[in-house]
Amino acid sequence: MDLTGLSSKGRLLLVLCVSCYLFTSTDAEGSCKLKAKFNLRGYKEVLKKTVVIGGMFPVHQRLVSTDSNTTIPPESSDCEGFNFRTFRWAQTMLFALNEINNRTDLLPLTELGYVIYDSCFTISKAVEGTLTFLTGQDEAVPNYRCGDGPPLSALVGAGGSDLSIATARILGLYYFPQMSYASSCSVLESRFQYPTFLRTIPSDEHQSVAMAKLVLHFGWTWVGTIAAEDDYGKYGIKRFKEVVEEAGVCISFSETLPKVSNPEAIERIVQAVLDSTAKIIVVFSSDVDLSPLVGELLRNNVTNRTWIASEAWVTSAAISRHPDILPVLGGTIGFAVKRAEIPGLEEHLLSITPYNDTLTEEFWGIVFNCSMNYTQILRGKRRCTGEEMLDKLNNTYSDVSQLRITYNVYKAVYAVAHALHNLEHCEEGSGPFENDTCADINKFEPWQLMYYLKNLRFTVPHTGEEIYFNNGDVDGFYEILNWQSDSDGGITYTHIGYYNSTAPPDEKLTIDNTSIIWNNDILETPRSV
Ligand code: TCR
Repeated sequence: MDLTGLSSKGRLLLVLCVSCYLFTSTDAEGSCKLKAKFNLRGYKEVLKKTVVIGGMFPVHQRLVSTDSNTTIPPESSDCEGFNFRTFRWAQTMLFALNEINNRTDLLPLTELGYVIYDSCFTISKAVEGTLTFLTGQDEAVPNYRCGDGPPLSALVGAGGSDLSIATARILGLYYFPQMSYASSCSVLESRFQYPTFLRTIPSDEHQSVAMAKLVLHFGWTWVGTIAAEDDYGKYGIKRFKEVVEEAGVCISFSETLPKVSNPEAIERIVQAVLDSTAKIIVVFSSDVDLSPLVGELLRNNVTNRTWIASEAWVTSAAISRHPDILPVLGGTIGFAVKRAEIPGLEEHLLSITPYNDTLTEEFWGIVFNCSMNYTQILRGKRRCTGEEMLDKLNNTYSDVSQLRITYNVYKAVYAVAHALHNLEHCEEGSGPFENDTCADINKFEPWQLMYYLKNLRFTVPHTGEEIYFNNGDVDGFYEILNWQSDSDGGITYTHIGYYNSTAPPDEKLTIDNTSIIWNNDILETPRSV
């Protein structure tokens, strides 16, 4: 792929475009000038129009904590904790865009460019990225977009629900479409509050009900709950509790996982688990927030419990690949969104080079324990040669065996591309807008693209899945997985059933009880007490 990487003050971590515009910053009168235009494609393609898609991925896990010093101007914080899984999601967006740009039947007259932001798992970064995207400048100055750069189409992102809730509020003000791949919180169903939010992941309304039905299916009447301290955890567990309590199930304990490192809080949760007679524990959390608790459960050798996993950690290598995890979390049952094989993706993931952009450079340095940065080399860090071999790595980044959220990213990019295609191929005189007019792909309004996204129906390449949005949401379908031991003492995710929200009430949950391996001493369906 012909790509270039530009970065500004380390804020916009990855700006890669097929056709990039750079703007000077605002001058005294508030106007701005076009500084330069790069086009890295051949002459023929210069004639194509470019439309930019924004992407936002939580590639880093947190902000670097800084002292609040008010004697110097505040700066946007840096991020730390590089996450290989979410970096794969970002690369999948590039892969999908490349696939689309090479097609002659989808958007034949338009080239898709892109800007990608790192939301660092934090709301402030997500908001900053959204404002920067909308304004087209380095600084996040709201209500202003400079120049007539290529039209912006939609934002694919932002990651967790708490981030998307914040970005959707800003984007909603401008009626600007947002297509999410991971934000599953039920509050995002409200089109009144989030008018331009759509997603390729089902709403957790379905997952919470599915979890409750699972508990009732096994006749458990006494369960403990643990939730992340964010909208995902809080709303997910709240709905689960409502449904099980109505059916007479009692909640033994309800704990919350801290967002910032807090070892005492984690110890308290382990104590609550140990003190309770409940043997079934439902956990609604991302793997990042759950990880410290898992470490502590291992240290305390907390066994003989059955854990019920939400989608965000059920196939997480960060949890399941822990050494000695089997006695503690073996037997876990959880819900996972649809999985897919995406031909060509693995080759793409392995073909990146450290010269692509700043994120890839950082990735390379972490993976090969080297650096391309002069200062660090002078400080004694080994210099990366750039010839290191990615395909020798056994890393979550290039593991394509569980493409689930990754597949959602792929679908999200295709959804935007198909909507743009329909907009581009509208027939003047029978268009959907006032007086049967069409929108112009060179200069359309966000609400016009929204029309096409709402009324979209397309088939995903390679998998044949048909996608359409029902008030911005997709149907609730989950595979139910059971953590069983593989031949090397690790974990495999065995498929034991599924949940389909569109089926008649008593056919929604299908479980093959005999294929489950439980983790208790007697290897039988546990009793809840
Ligand atoms: N929805 C979560 C975030 C999330 C996630 C994940 C994060 C989901 N799946 C996998 C990391 C890895 C599902 C939310 O906040 O809505």
